[in-house]
Amino acid sequence: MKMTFRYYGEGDPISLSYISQIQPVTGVVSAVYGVPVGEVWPYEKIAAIKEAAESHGLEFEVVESIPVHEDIKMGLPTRDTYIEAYKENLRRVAKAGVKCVCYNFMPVFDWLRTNLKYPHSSGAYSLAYDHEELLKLDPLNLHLPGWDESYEAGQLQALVSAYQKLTEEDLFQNLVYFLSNVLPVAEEVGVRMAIHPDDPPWGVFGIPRIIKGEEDFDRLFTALPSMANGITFCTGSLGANPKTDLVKLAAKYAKRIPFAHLRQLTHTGEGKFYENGHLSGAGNVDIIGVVRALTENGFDGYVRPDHGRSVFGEAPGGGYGLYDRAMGACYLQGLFEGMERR
Ligand code: DNO
Repeated sequence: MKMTFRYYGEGDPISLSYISQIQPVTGVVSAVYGVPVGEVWPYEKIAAIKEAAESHGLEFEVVESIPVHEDIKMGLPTRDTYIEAYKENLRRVAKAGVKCVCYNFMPVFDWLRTNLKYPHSSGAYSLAYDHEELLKLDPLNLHLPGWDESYEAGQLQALVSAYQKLTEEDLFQNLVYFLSNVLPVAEEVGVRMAIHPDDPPWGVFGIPRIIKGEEDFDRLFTALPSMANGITFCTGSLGANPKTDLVKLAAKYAKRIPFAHLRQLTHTGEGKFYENGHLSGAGNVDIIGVVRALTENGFDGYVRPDHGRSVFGEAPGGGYGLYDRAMGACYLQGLFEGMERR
């Protein structure tokens, strides 16, 4: 297991110097920002992340994310050009030493929350989600931190309507088409692809979502058994469905998990939850159970603390503050060390 930390590049207020001060963290998870989705990343920009990270004693072995162009998800004839660019990006990041690429196959919207300033009685803030609130929002006017918004304003309406006509089966077949082209390159260059589950794991605004839980993973691995076909095991995304048994899934797929996002959430009703610090007792996610299941079943991947609360007077925001994620990294490292040394 290698403990990592997300780094949004030079504009990130949480500098590499700060990240290198979080003792268990040995590497950053980052991406080339500012290149339109579907284009090839200039190698110098990839190498620049690696050099900057290494100058702080950190590795750069995980990319989150190389975003997938909407034409690929829609299955348009233009997809082949974008798939070629994707393959080239895999070759380039691999050349810079990257071993794992996180991506998602969520149409139009990436992760969704309805409250970025959910107040806790302690004075901390976190992210929260309420499906009823979401339905009141205008899907054409939503933006969240870290989203890769590949479309232009005018295109969004057309995209949303087009996706509303796509079935889950169509979308799944488009994912299979994409992966059957990309996985051979991933294998050749030694990169493990790690699909991020849908967050939240249900359809939104009439748009299909297909990576929601066990059945979807089984279907994906049956279609494409290559070991380069893996999961980003995000406990917060998968765990938003209270019926999902995270400990069982962690055990079942441990070897298919090159990358784990570990975080906490508390269910407050149907389709309703708020996030919390990483501690196992702080919410409904059995973090200890997940770590145990991973370590006992051959997990050998990267871990990162995921969304934390805003604490110690930090401005509430997108879940990517410094302190709570730093505490999370230390806590998670402790759990892994404890399990591994038992
Ligand atoms: C949110 C993140 C996601 C994730 C992408 C991966 O906090 O987990 O934005 O990076 O879905 O492609």
